[in-house]
Amino acid sequence: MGIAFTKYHGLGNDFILIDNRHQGDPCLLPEQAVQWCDRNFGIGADGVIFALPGQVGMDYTMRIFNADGSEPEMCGNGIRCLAKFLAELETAETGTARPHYQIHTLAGAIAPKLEADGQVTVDMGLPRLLAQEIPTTLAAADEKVIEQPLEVSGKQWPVTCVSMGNPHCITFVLNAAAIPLSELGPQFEHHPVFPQRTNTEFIEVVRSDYLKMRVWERGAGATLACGTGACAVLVAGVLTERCDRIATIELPGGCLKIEWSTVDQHLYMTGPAEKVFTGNA
Ligand code: ZDP
Repeated sequence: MGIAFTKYHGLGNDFILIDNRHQGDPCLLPEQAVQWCDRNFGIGADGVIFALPGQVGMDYTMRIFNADGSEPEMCGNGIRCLAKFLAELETAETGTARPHYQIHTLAGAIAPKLEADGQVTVDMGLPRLLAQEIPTTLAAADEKVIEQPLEVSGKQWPVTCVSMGNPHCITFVLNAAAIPLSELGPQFEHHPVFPQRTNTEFIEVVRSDYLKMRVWERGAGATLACGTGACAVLVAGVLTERCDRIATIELPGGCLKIEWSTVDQHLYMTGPAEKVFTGNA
């Protein structure tokens, strides 16, 4: 019989989605998610996402396992995929779908909204900047980490740390394409100053409203896109006066539009989410 799944991607950041609305716990163990994500011995994905029953008054709950079986607090590209997946399930069941959702995550309430053009805009909530919120030991618990030097691979990298529920370490470089990602990424990810490990973004500012990003994800490695990362990058760019509060972030898999609202200080991310295929495993 197996378990039904649907494969989605957001700019090539790909996920296996599972309708888990009948029970509160994910129907796969982290070890099984590792097998499913394997690109040679499994289905292949950057993570597995479970659509679970809502909690604390919200419509649904999202949980995600990374390709290495670890569980991140949030996933920006993933929640766009989840919104499309839920809309499809609801439409199949009742003929209509909610235009927007309140999703409970380990990073709090996140609200995706389906746009008429097929894109998804997500209220990603507030960025968190204190060292203890990242978490990192790069500064005192109640201080921010902005352009602080971090030694990796014999070089000092000025880093800015932002949590979008999950940890991000951002460094601005002159040429993002020249960064040896698979060599440096793991050294940032496992650096002792990040007790929960970290996602790492290498950013090239093309214009104040256009940034190029390469990402090394915690638990998944080099990916084609990262939604929480793009939001964290915009915050780091604004805090260091490199970019505007609305900008396009170009990732290897395509572009995301990110806005840091002056009204509610929330991050808003707009981008695509595409269904690839369904299966049983
Ligand atoms: O924080 C982490 O461990 C990430 N690997 C989670 C996934 C983030 C993602 N790329 C995103 O789009 O936010 C899915």
